Amino acid sequence: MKINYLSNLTKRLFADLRVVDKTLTKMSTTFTYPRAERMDCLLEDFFGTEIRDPYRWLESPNSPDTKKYIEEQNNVTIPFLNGCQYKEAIRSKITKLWNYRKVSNPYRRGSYYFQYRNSGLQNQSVIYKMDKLHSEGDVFLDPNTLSQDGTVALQSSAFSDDGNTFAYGLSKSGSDWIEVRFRDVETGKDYSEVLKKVRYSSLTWMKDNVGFFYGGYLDQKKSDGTEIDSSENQKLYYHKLGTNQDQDVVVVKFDDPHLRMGATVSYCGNYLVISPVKGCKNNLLYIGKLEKGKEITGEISLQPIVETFNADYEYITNNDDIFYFKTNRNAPNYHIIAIDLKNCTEENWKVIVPQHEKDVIDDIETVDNKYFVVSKLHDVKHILHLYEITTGKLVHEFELELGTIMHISCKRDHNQMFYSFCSYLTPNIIYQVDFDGDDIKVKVYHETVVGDFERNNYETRQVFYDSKDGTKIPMFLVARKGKLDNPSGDTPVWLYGYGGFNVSLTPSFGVSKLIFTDNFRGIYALANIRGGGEYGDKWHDGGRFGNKQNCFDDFQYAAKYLIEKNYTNNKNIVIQGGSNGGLLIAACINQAPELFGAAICQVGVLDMLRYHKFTIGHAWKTDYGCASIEEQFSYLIKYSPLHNIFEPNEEKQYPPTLLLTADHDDRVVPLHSLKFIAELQRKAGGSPHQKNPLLIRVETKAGHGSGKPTSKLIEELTDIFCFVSRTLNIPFHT
Ligand code: X99
Repeated sequence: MKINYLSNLTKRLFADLRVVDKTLTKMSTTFTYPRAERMDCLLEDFFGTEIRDPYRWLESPNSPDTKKYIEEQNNVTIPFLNGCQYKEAIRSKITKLWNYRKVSNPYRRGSYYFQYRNSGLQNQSVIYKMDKLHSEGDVFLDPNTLSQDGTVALQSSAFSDDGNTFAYGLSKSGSDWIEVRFRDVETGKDYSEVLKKVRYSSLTWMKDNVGFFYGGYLDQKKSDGTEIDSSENQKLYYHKLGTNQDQDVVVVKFDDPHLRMGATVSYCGNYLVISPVKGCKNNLLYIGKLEKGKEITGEISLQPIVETFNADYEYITNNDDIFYFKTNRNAPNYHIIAIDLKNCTEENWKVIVPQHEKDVIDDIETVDNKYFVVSKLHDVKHILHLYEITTGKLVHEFELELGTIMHISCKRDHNQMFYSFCSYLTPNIIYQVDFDGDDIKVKVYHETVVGDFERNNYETRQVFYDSKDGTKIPMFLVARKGKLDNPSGDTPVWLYGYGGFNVSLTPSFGVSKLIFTDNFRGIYALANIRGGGEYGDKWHDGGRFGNKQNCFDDFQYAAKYLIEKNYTNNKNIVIQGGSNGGLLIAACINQAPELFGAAICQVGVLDMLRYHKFTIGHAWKTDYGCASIEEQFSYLIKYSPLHNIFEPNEEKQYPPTLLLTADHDDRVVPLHSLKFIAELQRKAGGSPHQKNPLLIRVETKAGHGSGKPTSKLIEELTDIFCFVSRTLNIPFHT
């Protein structure tokens, strides 16, 4: 069923019954915010509670009214940001620091090694093709040549098994939509076909190197990334290299419009592993047989393995009929199991690598034809282990500093592996591991150097604080040496969190952290609040559905801890988060405005009663629940940022708040931020007690974040720091 978010009839009703708020919303000091018309008549009944949605018209992204409103908002925000006296100094420092050479793990496909490189400030990283591991190589694919402004980005890719063809998905202006193209590795020339209307898709090749599977929405009408239509009826298509997309055939489809495919051709090439997902947690499992040499002309018959959404199952590899999966079925910290296709009922599944009582399995790869390479989170830092595939025996533990394994690259039938490591003070070290019989040789392949960054000037620390209900929450602190041991009581603190979807935040290097600690003399703090996957399902479950309030409490208690320990005070804490973390920020300023000195809310989910109606929103019900279910409505309405905005009084006002969104964000559509700012500026901004600015910055030709060109990232970060510098009144030390 297609959800028509605004029927023509409703639109006409709006036009007739509009209650136009003629007054300009005036900020008590210097701000005159743009006027947003209210449709106070629009009432919806949720289980006996009437909810108004006066800014529903802002849900039409391409209407002249919405476009005008965005322009008016930017016309208020941009001069404010430009008014920061340090703007040029900030931009120049960010640019200088950013300008260091970045390289990815090399990986071998066919007879070449490939590697992403960025010379420093290139908008998009370039893929190089090398005939030897350490050779300079040639440019293989340079996305910078595909647009003037760097807004075309490589989003996903897959080599054919023989390494002769490279399938790659390009996204425009930050949208989740991709177009898939095929490049001949030897000649560097593209095939003529382009696969359109692809998103939320895995890309996987048949072992014959000519067949290719992808998930598409070929029936969807508009697909430029500004539309908000609910994403429905993904089908798995088979494409034959060298043919047009109109000849592609549907190989798997389901009745449920919200299922997304997930497809992997097995290691042996004889099976297609289908792992349909509905939300962002738990998937089904089916296995189809691929017959060598037999053309695929229609739907593939599937052997069901898991038919209820009871856990996550991620295919790792197989030996003939024995399939290995990473799963949290009966193992909240994840384990590796083997399923024998001949005997695939659950009671016959075997645990190969059992779960650890505390450490959580993260990534699993295979190498040297006999090992699982397993990264795990141990108190939010990675460890790296090697297990024998067939027996599950632990054979090696890699030595590692405290930090994050960003990426492991290897192939089961290669005896070489690379893994990259970073931490707050380590930009990137790539390790090379060569397997030679039982001998495992580890050496540094590449170490990234960042300008004149001197790691000995800084220190990092992990603390554990008590949240509201007594749960111990880990938090990382980073600062210049000495700051953490001599708390001054007023150091600026940058507090960051996410808290959802089983996503774990681990230590990483970043220009913004350096600038905040160095040039603003601040402390960077990352709170590993519940909702994430830092401690497995227990942590995720502790922050979803009816437990979502725990995320907000954990974050507020992080601020309280930092104040109590005399690092800072409530006027000097900046909170920042994006996406689900934008929801976190907005909920926290509604609930505890007195704790924060400024708030940066990026691409947030802010209308919790309607989020599920737009693009991929329905998939987030596994974390948030859905307002059309009474019990879930009852907890969503308690924290939904749009519905819990308060009117300032003598005691409390909103901290200076900056919202950020972008016109092609089709993950969290901009209407969330637009409706929220309209209500915030009216209800709070219209009060004489609200002295702090409440602003929104709307970016063009940009999306949710991934693929954003370096030039836009630098401008955005400059603006964020300008906002913080002005509102906290903190100088930028050059
Ligand atoms: C997503 O919505 C993931 C969407 N998505 C897929 C992809 O389902 O981007 C998929 C399949 C195959 C390839 C690529 C994709 N996510 C990911 C959530 C959080 C997440 C998200 O973006 F689970 F980590 N949110 C935005 C949740 C609330 C705000």
